[in-house]
This record gives sequence, C-alpha cells and structure tokens, in this order.
Amino acid sequence: MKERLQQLQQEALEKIEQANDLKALNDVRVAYLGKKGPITEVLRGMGALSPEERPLMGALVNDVREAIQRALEAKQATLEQEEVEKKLASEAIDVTLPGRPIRRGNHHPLTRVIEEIEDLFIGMGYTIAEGPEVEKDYYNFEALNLPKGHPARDMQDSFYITEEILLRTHTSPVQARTMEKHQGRGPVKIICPGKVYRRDNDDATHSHQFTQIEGLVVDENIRMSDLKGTLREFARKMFGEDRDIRFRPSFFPFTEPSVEVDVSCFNCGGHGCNVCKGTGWIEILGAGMVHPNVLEMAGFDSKKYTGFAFGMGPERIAMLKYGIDDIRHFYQNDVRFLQQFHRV
Ligand code: FA5
Repeated sequence: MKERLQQLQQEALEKIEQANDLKALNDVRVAYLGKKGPITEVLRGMGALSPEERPLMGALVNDVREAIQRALEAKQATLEQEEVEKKLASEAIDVTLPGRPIRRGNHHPLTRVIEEIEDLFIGMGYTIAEGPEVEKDYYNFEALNLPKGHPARDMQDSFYITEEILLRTHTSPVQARTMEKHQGRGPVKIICPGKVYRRDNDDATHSHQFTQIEGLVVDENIRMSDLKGTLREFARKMFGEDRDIRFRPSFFPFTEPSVEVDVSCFNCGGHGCNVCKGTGWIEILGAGMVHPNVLEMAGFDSKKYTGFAFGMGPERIAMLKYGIDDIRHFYQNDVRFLQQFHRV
C-alpha cells in the first residue's frame, strides 16, 4: 500500500508538472484527489489493515494528499501568472509608434471673414444687430425710401412669398428696424451680418443666396468724412496698412449722396494689374449718407440727426483677400477647397 501511495504521488506530481493550462491542472486535481480517485480508493482499503498499521498509513495518505495539493497550488499560481503575462504581452502598446492624425474640422472661410469684419467693427465701438431673413416688404423696401412701383426695386430681383412678404434682398432692413427701436434717439452704431437672397443667376461672382454686412451710424453731426475715415480704417485692417480708398458717385434710394467705394489694389499697389483690371482700384462696397426720408420714417428728426450707412458682400471681400476665383466654392463644401483655410 505504501508503494502504491508513493507511486500515485510520483504520477500525480509528474502530471501536474506537465499540465500546461488551468483546465488540464483541474483535470489532474479531480483525477487524483476526487471522490472517485485512487487515493480515496486506498483509504477505503484501510479497513483491511491492522490497528497498528492504520494510523501510520493514515498519516502517509495525508502527506501524499498534502504534497499533491501543494504541487497543484504552486502550479496554479505559475499558470495564472503565465496567463497574465501572455495577456499583457498581447495587449502591449508600442508608445513609440507615431500617432494617427486626427482630422480636425475648422471654421468655414466665409465664417472667418465675417468674424474678422465683426471683430474689426466691434473694436470701433459697433454692436451687432440681427433681423429676420423672411422680411416684410415694408422694411426691405418701403422704409428704405423704395415705395411700391419704384423702379430701383428692380436693382434687387426678389423672391416674394406673398405680396407683402419676401426673402430679404439685402441687410438694410435691419437698419430700418433698429432705428425704429431707438424711437428717434441716437446714437445708433451697428453692423448687421446675415444671409440675403436675390433672383440672380449663379455665376463666378453672383449667387442667389449670399451674405451681407450692413453698417449704420446715426447721431448728431455725422458727416461724410466720418464714413470715409471708418471705411479707410476697415480697408487697411482688411487688406493691408498701405491701402487707400476712393469714393465714386453712385445711387441707392436710401442714401443721399451715395457712393461706390473702391480700395487701392493690394496686388499691384495701384499701378494696374489683372486683379484690378488695369485700373489700380477694386470695388468693395456701396455706402452713403442716410437719406432724410429714411430717418424720418424710422422716427428720427432729420434736422437734428444725420448718419451714414454701408453694405458689403463678405464673399466678395473673401474672394479678394484670398484670391478665390469663383463664389460657388463657398457653398459646395469641397474639402479640398476648405482644407486650404486651416488655421495654424
Ligand atoms: C446693397 O445691397 C445695399 N443695401 C448696400 C448699401 C447699404 C448701400 C447701405 C448704401 C448704404 P448692392 O446691391 O450693391 O447694395 O449689394 C452690396 C454688395 O453685395 C455688393 O457690393 C456685392 O459685394 C454683394 N452682392 C450683390 N449681389 C450679389 C450676388 N448676387 N452674389 C454675391 N454677392 C452679391
């Protein structure tokens, strides 16, 4: 019996040694220490031993069981450790590998130009005013000295929704709305950025939907020289410190006198090139002194108050600033175009 036990211990220890995963090890445990295992069988056979031999053999069985148990525990710890190491090795991260680039979004070039213009005027003490894109005929035209049937309405071909409601054709109605809110009391100093709509055929410089930024200052003693100084400052900040501006006579029903404003060509410095079509000047916006009728209709005393207004198309400004040759690039969302304007 003693030899049988020693042989069992020897066999069990070898199998424990050979077990190369936790399942195999558990199989060895069940095989040798389980109820149906050979050691239990040996214990059952102890009844046939003499009373003197029984305690000796009992102690030996316990020693064998303990030896197997210890070997099982040691092997289990080794296998578990190996498993952890295998897992760590398979999940290892090579921190020296270069990272994958993250594609970052960015502000649209038009948004950037609009924000730049806004910041510039906020720096000069202006506040931002907004108005509805679906506008009343009254604010879009009548309050701006363009009564029904006025031929100058044709300058801005409109999308009408009803006889009295249309998609605004310019941001000038925000002037009229803001002045009305001021109830005849100055000063008013605002810029109004926003979308506008016209029945223009889309081409390289025209879009049926585009943006405008309107400017309006109303106070006592506002003169044309204030308009000129303001726009010169704007042109220099936008296109470079050496720029100059010039006024050419023009017509808008809501300003008198009215002007088209040109900036000296930033490409050739005013000598004449293909950007300025040889003239040395590039048209950037329309402007003028607020017409007394417009002031009166909005509740201002035109004998006491004067004002200037201007309106520009940020798309055209952005096209000039960045040398963009087609306005449609702003609306097509081609990433090859947009990526060129990534901020560094
Ligand atoms: C006006 O809309 C006047 N409300 C501007 C104004 C305001 C004058 C205050 C005086 C006082 P005009 O129609 O010229 O003006 O348009 C102004 C600017 O909008 C143009 O200089 C141009 O840059 C832009 N623009 C006009 N039509 C289009 C179009 N179809 N697509 C893109 N930009 C356009």
